[in-house]
Amino acid sequence: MERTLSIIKPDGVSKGLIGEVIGRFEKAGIKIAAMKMLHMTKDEAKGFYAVHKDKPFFDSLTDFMSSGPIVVMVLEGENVIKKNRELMGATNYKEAEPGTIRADFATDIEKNVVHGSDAPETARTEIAYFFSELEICD
Ligand code: IDP
Ligand code: MG
Repeated sequence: MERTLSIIKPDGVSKGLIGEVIGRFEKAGIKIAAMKMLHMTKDEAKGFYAVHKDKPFFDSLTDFMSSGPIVVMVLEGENVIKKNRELMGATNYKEAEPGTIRADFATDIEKNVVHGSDAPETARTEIAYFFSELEICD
């Protein structure tokens, strides 16, 4: 069993896509092991995306991620890191496979509806950024 962090970004929440995104996870047989809604401060967004601190889009990305509420989830299942990335589609929605969340709903390379961890180590750090072990249901 593997865990990954999923985020429905501010654009996804404001467009009313919470149910749609969670429905796709459930239909794919992915278990939601933890979930909450919160509104990050700019500093919290900077901490979460620290790996991108030298990228030209860092300031805009952290403004966007702190612009409204988000839904953060721990997803659990076999191979769930890769499965979630497949359901999400490519970072750039124009390159995302048809039928993926980003191909269907993203409007911008930045405002691309969802986040998903990309590897076991990043999944561990990203989950710990938002959840204590007590908040994750086994
Ligand atoms: P990922 O979310 O598919 O893992 P990353 O490369 O980790 O993509 O980038 C993190 C987030 O930063 C993306 O989801 C997107 O919101 C934003 N982003 C990535 N590349 C660009 C870009 O070239 N311009 C603007 N925003 C970007
Ligand atoms: Mg990434």
